[in-house]
Amino acid sequence: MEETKPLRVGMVGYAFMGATHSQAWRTAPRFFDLPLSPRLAAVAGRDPGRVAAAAAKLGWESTETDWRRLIERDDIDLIDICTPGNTHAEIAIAALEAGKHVLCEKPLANSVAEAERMTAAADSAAARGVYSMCGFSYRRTPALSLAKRLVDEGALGQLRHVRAQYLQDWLSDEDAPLTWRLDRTKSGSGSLGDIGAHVIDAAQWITGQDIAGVSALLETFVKQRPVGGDLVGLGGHGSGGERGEVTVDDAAIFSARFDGGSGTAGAIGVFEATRFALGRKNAMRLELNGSKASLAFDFEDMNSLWFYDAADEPNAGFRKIQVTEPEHPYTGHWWPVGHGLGYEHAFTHQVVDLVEAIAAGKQPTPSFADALQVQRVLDAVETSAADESRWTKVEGA
Ligand code: SOE
Repeated sequence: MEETKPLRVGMVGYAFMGATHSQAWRTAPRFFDLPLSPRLAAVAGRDPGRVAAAAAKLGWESTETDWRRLIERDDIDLIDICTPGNTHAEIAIAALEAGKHVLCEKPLANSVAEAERMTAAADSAAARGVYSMCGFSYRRTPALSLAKRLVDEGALGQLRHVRAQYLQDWLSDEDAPLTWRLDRTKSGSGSLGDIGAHVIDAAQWITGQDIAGVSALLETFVKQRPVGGDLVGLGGHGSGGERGEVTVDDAAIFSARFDGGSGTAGAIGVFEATRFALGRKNAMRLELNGSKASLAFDFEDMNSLWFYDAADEPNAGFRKIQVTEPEHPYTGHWWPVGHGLGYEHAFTHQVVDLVEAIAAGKQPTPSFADALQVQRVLDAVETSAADESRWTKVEGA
């Protein structure tokens, strides 16, 4: 049998997202027939001891202590960026210019200007057959892929309402440490970019409509936090003593108008992103109401999609679609008779779709251009919030 050509991956960063991506690269070829064979060739991180330990734990063949070295290596085909947002632009642009495909964690960048430069680099690389994708992994959650399929098939009719929330609670503890995610110079923004970006992307992708304008509020509930604790992980409890400034939002809410395209009325939307919703762990929720039907999703019940069809028996209520069956997106490759999937599977599906697109010589989605649109929405939200919630158009809308 002919051997499948390898796709040699070099990953930068190895914390939470690095672990999810490693798991995906390892697992994808074991459950899906891939046209290229991913190899976990090298992982880069600044501390030699820590990166070696991460490589051993996560299954990488070699290590580098400088990401530039990863890009110079001839035996690397793809750079997987799992570092804080302030490093994305430099790494991604260098990788694309060196002819390496790129998978970049979300949000794409810390500013619209960076995202524009990355998109320009991605577009010119794509013309040379070098591709890039932004890691909005939730697109590959089977129930959300099914939601998109239903909207595309016209099952909802004309879309009227988009209700999107991403609720977590891991910062509710006022003594949770001041990690990089709370430092604007590293993360770009707080809940807004970290988790709000996911629901913005999901809403735009599923509806097929871009957000054209917003009115927003941002809030930082806890303005100072302990420094010197665990600066990498999520949550935790910092040691007392010195506290430093939180420079990002803790919560973001905004109303939005979507662009329906070619003269059609777009939907209106409400969005909420917070890491202070006590009791909510990963409640990434989306509800759409159309002229014919509604659908609702909550990641805390991720194997279900709720669907209400106005043509059903009157007031029959929402019915639950158990999204675990072979006819549903991705699920047929996994466990038999509806055993269900978890958080990590979306990352595996992301790798599958990326590898298939690269092998086919096609632009994977979400492209950097798609992620730039999300970045423009994040920017409009910040502009609006800084000016007493003034209605703010999204650039380019
Ligand atoms: C932390 O809020 C976080 O890990 C996000 O950074 C991820 O993108 C999301 O999938 C889960 O929560």
